Order: sequence, then C-alpha cells, then structure tokens
Amino acid sequence: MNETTRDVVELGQWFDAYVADEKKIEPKDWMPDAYRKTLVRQISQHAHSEVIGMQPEGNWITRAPTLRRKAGLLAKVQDEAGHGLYLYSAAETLGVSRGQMDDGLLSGKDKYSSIFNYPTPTWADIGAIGWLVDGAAITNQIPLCRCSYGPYARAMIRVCKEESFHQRQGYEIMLRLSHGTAEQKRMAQDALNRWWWPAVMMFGPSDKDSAHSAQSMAWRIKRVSNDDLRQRFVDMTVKQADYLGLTMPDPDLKWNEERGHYDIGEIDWSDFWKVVKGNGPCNRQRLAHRQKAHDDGEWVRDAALAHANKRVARATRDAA
Ligand code: FAQ
Repeated sequence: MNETTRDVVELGQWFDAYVADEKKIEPKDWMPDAYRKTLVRQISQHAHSEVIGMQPEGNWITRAPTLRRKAGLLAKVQDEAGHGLYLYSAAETLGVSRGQMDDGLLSGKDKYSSIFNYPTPTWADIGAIGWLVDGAAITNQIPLCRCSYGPYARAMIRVCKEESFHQRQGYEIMLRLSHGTAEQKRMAQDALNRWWWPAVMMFGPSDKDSAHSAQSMAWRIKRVSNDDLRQRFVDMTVKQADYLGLTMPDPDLKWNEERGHYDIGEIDWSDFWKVVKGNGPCNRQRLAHRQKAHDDGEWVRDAALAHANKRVARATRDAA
C-alpha cells in the first residue's frame, strides 16, 4: 500500500465512523469522491424539480378563482423558486457551479421529478398538487433534514416548514371543492384520479430496483427507503381522502391488518420510466419553457455579474 492509498483508506475509515456517529459532513471536510458525486446528483436534481415544479401551478396564477387564492398560490410558487435557490447553493458548496447545473437541466442530461410532467387542466389540480405532491415531498424531505451532509440537511429544515403550508393550502382547496357543488366535487375526484398514481411513483423505483438506495442509506444521505416512504405517504393520505369523501382510484387498496398498513394495487412502472426518460405528457413543454426563461434572463445575469465585477475592482483598487 503506498502512502496515498493508506491516507485514503484512513480518511475513509474516519469518514464512515464520523457519519455513523450522526455527525455532519461540512463542505471543507474530506469526503469520498463518490459521496460528493451522489450528493451533487441528488441535490441538483432536487433543485431542478423545485424550479420546473413552478410551471404546473404557475399556469393558474392568472386564473385563480379569488384574490385570496391568487395571493396564496403566488406565495407558494415563489417559495418553490426559493427552495431551488437554497438547493443550488447547497450543491455549489460541493464544487459544482450554477452554470454547470443549468446546462445539466437544459441539455436534458439531468433528471427532475417525474411528477412535474403532468398537465393542470382544472383549478382542482392546484388543490391536488398541494395535497398530494407537497404531501409526498414532505414525507420524503423530513428524513432528509437528518442527511449526513450539513448544507443539504439545513436547507431541508426550512423547505419542510414551507412545504407544510403548501400541503395545507392544497388540502383546503380540496376540502372546499369536495364539499361544494356536485360539479366541484366531480372536479376534485377527477384531479385525485389523475394525480394519485404519479404521486405514489414520485418516491422512485421500488427498493429492489433502486440503483442508489443501498449506498445512499449507508452514507446516511437517504434515511428511509423509497418503498418505506411510499408506504408512509399511502397510510397518511388514504385517511385524508376519506375525510374529503373522495374515492382512491385503486380497487386493490385495502387495510392489511397483519402488516398494520394499507396494501395498494400494482404500480405501472412502465409509465414511470416513460416519463423519467422524457416522454411524459409535458416533458418537452416544461424544458422549452425553462429554456425560454433562461434565455430571457440573460441580461439579468449579465447585469449582476457586471455589478459584482465592478465591486471587486473597486475593492482591489481601495486595498492597493
Ligand atoms: N422522477 O436509485 P434511485 C417537490 C431516478 S420536490 C425522476 O431510487 P435515488 C417540491 C433517480 O434519479 C420533488 N427520476 O435514486 C414541490 C435515478 O436516476 P439517476 C423532488 C427519478 O436518488 C412540490 C433512478 O431513477 N424531490 O416535489 C424519480 O436514490 C410542488 C434510480 O432511482 C427530491 O428530489 C422521480 N420521481 O432516489 C415543488 C427529493 N425517482 O440519477 C413544486 C430528493 C427516481 O441515476 C411544486 N431526492 N428517479 O440518473 C430523493 O430523495 C431521491 O433522489 C429520490 C430517488 C427518492 C427521488
């Protein structure tokens, strides 16, 4: 074993013990290359999801039924932009630039959550997204507050607080619609029918097919497996649907006394992979819209950079 290899082995042992002791890894700490790469992949995908995730709901800001609903939705969509920023900043601490991440998204190389490739044809979709999509996001993100990487874990604490407000505003929309006129109840049921399975799939492939889970759990990046998170979401959401008086679009859904959980029907994984690979109902539209926003924002980036360069030049001159 040469000196360098021995150092890496020792550092690796230090890293494993440190993480096992529930201590946080910070940007300047030593970390295995693969740990860094996994974090960059997951955090940047998460950031892209927040940013692309503004589009399905943004579609309804100008058409929200009341001023109160418009203000709530506007605040929610703005929050998602903020989540994207915290997450891009967390990923930058790992040595990747915002420009590299933008390129990854816009070139189609990087993934973002499958859930944001479905359309929002009615106002009830806004209720269903808040209730189901934010509900699933919180279920996934609460354990990430205990992630071994400090900047990601800390970003998640604030994100979860805001997602909790989002989930409630969505559920309240569903409550009003499902207790409203027959037409409103029909809209709420239709939205649930269309969003349920995509929300169940958001947690990613089942544990046996999840390429990264075992290593990510060993490194304490992920704290709960995809299937266990999915089960938590199902158990919580079935009761909420009962309270709304809506029917889950799954004839095989039933309480399993022995397991103490709900069983669900078979998930159509072919539909999930079709969407993940770029062929869902709105994939192309979402990326084209993001590309246009990026192009339109070029002058803002140029102006910010020119301002920053001017400040650096002034500080250098003053210091001389
Ligand atoms: N969509 O081995 P695993 C939100 C990919 S934020 C697309 O299990 P991993 C807030 C996965 O990347 C929603 N791709 O992977 C909001 C991998 O491909 P790769 C986003 C998916 O990383 C609400 C491959 O499949 N949340 O909703 C999906 O261990 C309303 C194999 O999968 C996060 O990103 C999917 N659903 O576990 C915003 C949370 N699932 O990279 C606006 C953080 C899997 O090898 C409005 N992320 N894939 O090419 C995570 O917890 C994890 O990354 C998982 C996937 C659980 C998503």
